Amino acid sequence: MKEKNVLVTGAAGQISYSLLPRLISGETFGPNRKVNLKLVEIPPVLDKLQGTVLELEDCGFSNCGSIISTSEINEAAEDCDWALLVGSIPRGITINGKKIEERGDLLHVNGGIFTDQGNAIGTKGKEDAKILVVGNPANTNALIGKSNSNNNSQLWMAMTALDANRAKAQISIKTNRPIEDIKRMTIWGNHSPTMYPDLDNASIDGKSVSEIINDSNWIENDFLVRVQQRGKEIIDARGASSAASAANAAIDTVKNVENDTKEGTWFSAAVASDGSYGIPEGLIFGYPLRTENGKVEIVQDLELNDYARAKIEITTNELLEEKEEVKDLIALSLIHI
Ligand code: NAX
Repeated sequence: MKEKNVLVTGAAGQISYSLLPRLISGETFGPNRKVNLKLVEIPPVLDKLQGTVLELEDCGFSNCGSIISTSEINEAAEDCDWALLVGSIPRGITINGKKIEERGDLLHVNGGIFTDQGNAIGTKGKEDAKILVVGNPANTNALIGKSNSNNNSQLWMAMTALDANRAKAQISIKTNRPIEDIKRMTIWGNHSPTMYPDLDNASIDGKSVSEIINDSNWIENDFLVRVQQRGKEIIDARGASSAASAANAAIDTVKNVENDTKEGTWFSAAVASDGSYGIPEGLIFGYPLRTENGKVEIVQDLELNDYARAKIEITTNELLEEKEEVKDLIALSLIHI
């Protein structure tokens, strides 16, 4: 059986608890792949991680290969095909006597993790490794990781699939159509409340979703706000942030990259801008993507009206501000992007 080496950080966290079994069950990489897991945690959490490993063993999946647990990112990055970077420090934690509450502090404390991880993956990972950043602030963490990887043959992404799935769920409820009928859902920009879920270009039976719904008040004041604030809605209800749905979105992203995209649709993830749609080159930006012959490409030439362009400008500016706040963590080669 062929093998895939999959690195997962934050492996003892709640998203990983839902994610890891699905990586080795045969569902994500297909029934003919053995999946070797390289699980990374900070040293104080390695014992807890061992509990998860015991459970993974007890699942008895025949696609499960070796499992290593480590706090050494260089060891885990060796020959990885995929890196799912879920680990991060949550807001509210105290580090060196300082409570991490401001966005700038959060950007810095988490960004620091991604310099080492980027470097390790860039030097030790496979040349065609795919990296999906889930840990927040995901886009800017991916920017830091990619710049420190110093390796342009690998594909760095930040996860916006959860936002796309949330958008599709709301459209499905509103239109009473099954999720699989909703195609071409794009989340433009940052995985943050400034993201722009695009209903003009999303389609059902080839027709624009915004035309089908035909209710701009609902789209602007209910749909957009609901999707942008869904993470908070879940925290308020559950007392913890989204985990099963976040893991599911990570699996969706891996499958979307591993398999060529069906005709007539696309998927959402943030990748380094090549200047498409006027976005500054290098920013990790949520785009419509297709996988063609194993290569991920940005879908070109979509029409964007003035409303969409204004929304995209807001999320672009937020990403530029985040980049400015962490410029000391971005490798020099990318500092002018
Ligand atoms: P948890 O706090 O349950 O788990 C995070 C784990 O990361 C912890 O076990 C921690 O020890 C570990 N960790 C911290 N620093 C690390 C490092 N340097 N190397 C390896 N592991 C490290 O959080 P969880 O609910 O699993 O969420 C993880 C991240 O996903 C958070 O940043 C969260 O904000 C983010 N999310 C991103 C989403 C997205 O759509 N992009 C949606 C869900 C989620 O909110």
